[in-house]
Amino acid sequence: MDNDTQQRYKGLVIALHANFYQVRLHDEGLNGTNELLCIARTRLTQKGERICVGDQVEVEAVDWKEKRAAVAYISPRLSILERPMVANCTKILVVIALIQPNINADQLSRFLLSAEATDLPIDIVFNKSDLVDSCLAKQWQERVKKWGYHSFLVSSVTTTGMEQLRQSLNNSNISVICGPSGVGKTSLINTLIPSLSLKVGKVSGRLQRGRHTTRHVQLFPVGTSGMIADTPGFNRPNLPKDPHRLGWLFPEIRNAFTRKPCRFRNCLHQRELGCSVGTEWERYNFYIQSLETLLAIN
Ligand SMILES: Nc1nc2c(ncn2[C@@H]2O[C@H](COP(=O)(O)OP(=O)(O)OP(=O)(O)O)[C@@H](O)[C@H]2O)c(=O)[nH]1
Ligand SMILES: [Mg+2]
Ligand SMILES: [Zn+2]
Repeated sequence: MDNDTQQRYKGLVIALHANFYQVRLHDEGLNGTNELLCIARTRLTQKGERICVGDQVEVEAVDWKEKRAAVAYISPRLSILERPMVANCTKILVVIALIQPNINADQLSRFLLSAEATDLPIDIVFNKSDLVDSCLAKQWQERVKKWGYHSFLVSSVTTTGMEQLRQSLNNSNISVICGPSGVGKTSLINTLIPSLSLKVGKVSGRLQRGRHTTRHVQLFPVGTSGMIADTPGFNRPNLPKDPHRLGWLFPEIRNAFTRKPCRFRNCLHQRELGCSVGTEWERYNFYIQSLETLLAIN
């Protein structure tokens, strides 16, 4: 019998296509089938539940011949990254090109803030190291180290640094690659997983911008047990909404606060009396500008 209506099977949502969900099964089904194209049970959508890439789900009503099924249950999420929307990620890689498109510290910081909002471990990946002087690349690595981030220096063209990056992904369950368009996110995934040949796009124009080549979030198996998500690039992530939480999204502020808490619990670190965060750190101005933007909106 090809239809298996009773039994439920566990799997991972690896991509969304309009109203369909591509689910990779944890255990192979009939005839070695390991991926199913699924609809969502209406009772899930009626409850307003949204299925995301990265969701652990149970599927039922499997048609093994057509490789179709229906998602009947979504497991509670351990984390959710809002944009790009990915559930249950365990690590975030913020990718930025050292050139083409030009690197910009504020843009990088905005990506870091949206990544920090998940509380997950974050690494920075500086790509296109083949196009710049190695001193400049090292300066950037030193700079973000002072912000509180570990970084990888890589080139998807020469494969420099790719082995260290690959090793760091081995132990992570679901890693998400995010960053502006054209920085080489998809190229990195193609290099990490040589069996893939995903579409990449040239950067163009005076500002050497990317062309938004990747349109959807998709998970790919990497290393022994990891998965990595390619995501569409976008150039300016929104700031997180709550001005009182903004400071927690900066490792510099967290570290200063842990060493010695500010005198007032609701300190916004704007030179208040007894503030232990101070002004002597590189991203202070970026923090203040972001804070003022949020305070003006709220
Ligand atoms: N020289 C050089 N070029 C690279 C490198 N990595 C990627 N590129 C080029 O950069 C361009 C953009 O690469 P993509 O991989 O499409 O960039 P992306 O970040 O996935 O872009 P979106 O999908 O639009 O978000 C392509 O022309 C790549 O060949 C690199 O390490 N060195
Ligand atoms: Mg891409
Ligand atoms: Zn303070």
